Amino acid sequence: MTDQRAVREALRTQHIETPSWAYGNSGTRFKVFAQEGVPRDAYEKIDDAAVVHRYTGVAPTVALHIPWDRVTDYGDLARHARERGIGIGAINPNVFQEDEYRLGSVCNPDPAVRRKALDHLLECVDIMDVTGSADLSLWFADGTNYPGQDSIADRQERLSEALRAVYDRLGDGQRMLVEYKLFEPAFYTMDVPDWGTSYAHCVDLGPRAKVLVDTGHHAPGTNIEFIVAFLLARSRLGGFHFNSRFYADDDLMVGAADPYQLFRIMVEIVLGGGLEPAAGVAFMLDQCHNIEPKIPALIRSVLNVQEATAKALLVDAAALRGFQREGDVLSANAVLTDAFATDVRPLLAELREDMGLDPDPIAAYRRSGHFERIRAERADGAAAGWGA
Ligand code: AOS
Ligand code: ZN
Ligand code: ZN
Ligand code: ZN
Repeated sequence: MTDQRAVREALRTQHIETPSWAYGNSGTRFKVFAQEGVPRDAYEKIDDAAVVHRYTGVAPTVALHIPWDRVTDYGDLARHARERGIGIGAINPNVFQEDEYRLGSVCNPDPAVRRKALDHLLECVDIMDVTGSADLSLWFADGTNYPGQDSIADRQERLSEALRAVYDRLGDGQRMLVEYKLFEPAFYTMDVPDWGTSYAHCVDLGPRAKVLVDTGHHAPGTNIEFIVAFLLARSRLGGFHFNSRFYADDDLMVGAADPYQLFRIMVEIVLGGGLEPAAGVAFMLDQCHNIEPKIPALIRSVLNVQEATAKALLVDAAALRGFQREGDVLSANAVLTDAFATDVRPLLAELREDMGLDPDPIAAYRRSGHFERIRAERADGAAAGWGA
């Protein structure tokens, strides 16, 4: 049997980071739908992230994206976050949104463009020094569209060089997380297409380089929990960008498309010790709320991760090991399916009451009148969104 007190303790200490870009307007390449009450700048995105934390109790940091969240004084922004009861989490550089990056950023054939991209990455470490952020999340849109367009091998060399320069610049307590993505925006080769490429670069660099697993960045049918177990066992799982996908990088709410997959991932985390703070696994969301209201969607997403984690914590590990040793396939599998089938909502409601929170965070948010307030307050001025 699992110890309910230990389950609750573990759930209290799990932190789920929300992304600043999920609070702004977003869309597809066809249309960005403007919503009411959307933050007008980085300060207001932090205000909204603080609201998500206030109702969930487990989302105490927000990731920034530079330059979308560029401000003149990052110390002031960090202070603003602290005053709102949260902190600034991972810094996400952007080396994909300028014309110079047509042929890539750090893998670009032109050394001047590579230099520009590297300078931006280094600037982001300077920002981390000021905000107190521990993680630099690196995602490169680099790749090629046509066979022969560029040398695959040379591009890997250029990537290594840039990663090395950034790694050597990291300060004490700072890490770099290297995200991979199968395709998009490049369609023939991506320069970091999969976890193996990311892992190899991280191993070359040293222990503070870790792999970032975005759940939407794999081929359909990929066994993500296998990747998670493998990386965790080798201390190379830096963290997640959680989201749901039906087709490609859909960036829908985590736990919406396939809660069983999220559970299986969390089972590997729990069994592999990945919930221990010392494991250093960062649980971050990377989502966009194109058609649904953003703050309740982020609350829902945090709760979905928490529910999957609670179910994973209910897995009877001793029984599971026993059945595995005996080769009792059906009983071993039933240990997982029993935990998955458990309704953890009462347990989570109790946990929230212990934490001084409303047991139903979404209902509490709706009742609070917060949305009506920000809709009025933010009626003038341009809403923040992609590229803003
Ligand atoms: C892009 O597909 C990646 O998921 C990035 O992690 C992320 O969406 C981007 O960096 C947000 O700015
Ligand atoms: Zn991502
Ligand atoms: Zn993505
Ligand atoms: Zn995604």
